[in-house]
Amino acid sequence: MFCYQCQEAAKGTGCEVRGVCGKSEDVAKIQDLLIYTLKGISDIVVKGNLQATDLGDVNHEVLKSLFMTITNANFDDTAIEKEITKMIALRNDLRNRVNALVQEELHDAAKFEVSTKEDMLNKAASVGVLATENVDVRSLRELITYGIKGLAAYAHHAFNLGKENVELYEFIYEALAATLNDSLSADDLVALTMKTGQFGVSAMALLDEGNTSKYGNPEITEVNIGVRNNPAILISGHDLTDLEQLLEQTKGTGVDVYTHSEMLPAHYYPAFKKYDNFVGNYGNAWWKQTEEFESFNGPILFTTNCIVPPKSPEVKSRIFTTGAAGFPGCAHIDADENGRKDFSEIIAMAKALNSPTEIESGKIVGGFAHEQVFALADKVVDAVKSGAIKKFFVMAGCDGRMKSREYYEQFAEKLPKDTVILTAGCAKYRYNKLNLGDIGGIPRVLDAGQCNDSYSLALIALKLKEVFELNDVNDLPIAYNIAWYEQKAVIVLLALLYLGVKNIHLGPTLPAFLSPNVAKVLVETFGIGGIGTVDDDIKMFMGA
Ligand code: SF4
Ligand code: SF3
Repeated sequence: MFCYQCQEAAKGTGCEVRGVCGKSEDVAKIQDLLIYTLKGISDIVVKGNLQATDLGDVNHEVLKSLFMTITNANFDDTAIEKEITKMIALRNDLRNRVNALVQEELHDAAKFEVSTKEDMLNKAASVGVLATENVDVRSLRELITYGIKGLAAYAHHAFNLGKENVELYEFIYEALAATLNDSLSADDLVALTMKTGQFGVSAMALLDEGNTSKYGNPEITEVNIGVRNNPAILISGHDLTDLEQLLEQTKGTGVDVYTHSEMLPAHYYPAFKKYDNFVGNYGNAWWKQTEEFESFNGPILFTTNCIVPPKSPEVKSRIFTTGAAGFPGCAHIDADENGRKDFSEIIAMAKALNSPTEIESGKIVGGFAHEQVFALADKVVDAVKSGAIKKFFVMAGCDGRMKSREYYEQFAEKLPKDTVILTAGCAKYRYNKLNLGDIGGIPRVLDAGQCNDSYSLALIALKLKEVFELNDVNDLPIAYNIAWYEQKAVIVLLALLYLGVKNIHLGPTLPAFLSPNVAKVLVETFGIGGIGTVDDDIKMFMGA
């Protein structure tokens, strides 16, 4: 196996024996083969000039397949094998729709056949990341592929909410097919990388529209971080439609629902406030789940990443997955043909188990997505004009278990008191409980929501640019110090680059998949940088 798609890539270069994330060699290999199959489908669509509007379920299955390969989403080799078989069948149907001349030009990815797991593992050995020999081409192909994975995850949530944009599917096919094309130059691939960012913005906008049109605009909300004395279910991941179904099915049952990690921002949506069994948020970012699931005592539902392979069989028996998430030995709940999921097994388990053990108490505040911040715009603008707010720091993205991420907590603590942190994603857990105070009633940590709500942060920046009548978004007093972990952060980064944001600092380490030459392009064109020490970086950002 060889995988270097996330920030934890072994030795900063890549996992070769087993993933630091816990992914086995077999899972890594068959995930590579699933991606290769999707590239084959894209090759047929592009060369055969098929219209995405005529592909029906293929579009949605491609989103789901991509999502299944995101870091910490799916560790279930049987589920991934099934997905490969399904996608090969869909691929072969598509191939039969194009004429014989086109069929002759198709890439091996559009034609290979495998029937057993052994076949799959054998085939996977020659189609992974290292199959591209030139390190710069490999780097760009993977950067695009990881961006597409993040984009697909967001488009998948939007689809669950009833929102689709056919241009996103068209672009996914264009981009994945391009990663098979040996005649493209590095410049072509750099241009495609920027285009990936452009469609990343569209995917986040679509998801934002899906979430807000269904559940209302996030608003300032205090979220309880303590517990009540009822049996309870913990829900994690990013899919709000799963949460809605769980709340509908648990209301009146005496079973409470708590959010974990990236599901916390659900509390900010007006539509979920009507459920009085929707109690609060339990715990912190994904990587703390090993201990926090232990003390939660009740069942846990994963709607997406990030799963940490459970060590304790008792905890494992309480874990359920749905959607693109999966873990071998944990029950997986599929939707019926109407999209309905039956969570009765989880509810019954909750009733038989103890209520959560309290690990903290109090409240945290969030809900600062675009509409809420626009409503406060006058206050914010006055604070900037009077000098009460000197600078905003976008500290969005992911949290993770590496010790070096303590940097972000210290950075937030040491920032001058006349600065405000704009956050989104699970990165927030490094500073959302620090009590950093407020500036004239504006909290110093403004949480917009999940990682996809980084879109809100971009809208806020564009709004401020308009209010201050600036020509360039980089003239605003906003610095970007972003933490990344998985591929959703890759699409967020590409989206920001597409929107023209420069001088983004990325940490705790730069991606292993950036070759020295590709990294050089990003540094020279966009001013991308890494992180240094907390004190030096604060000086650098404040002086700039
Ligand atoms: Fe390693 Fe990350 Fe790939 Fe897991 S997802 S195998 S930790 S690079
Ligand atoms: Fe977190 Fe996985 Fe990225 Fe959605 S839950 S931000 S790491």
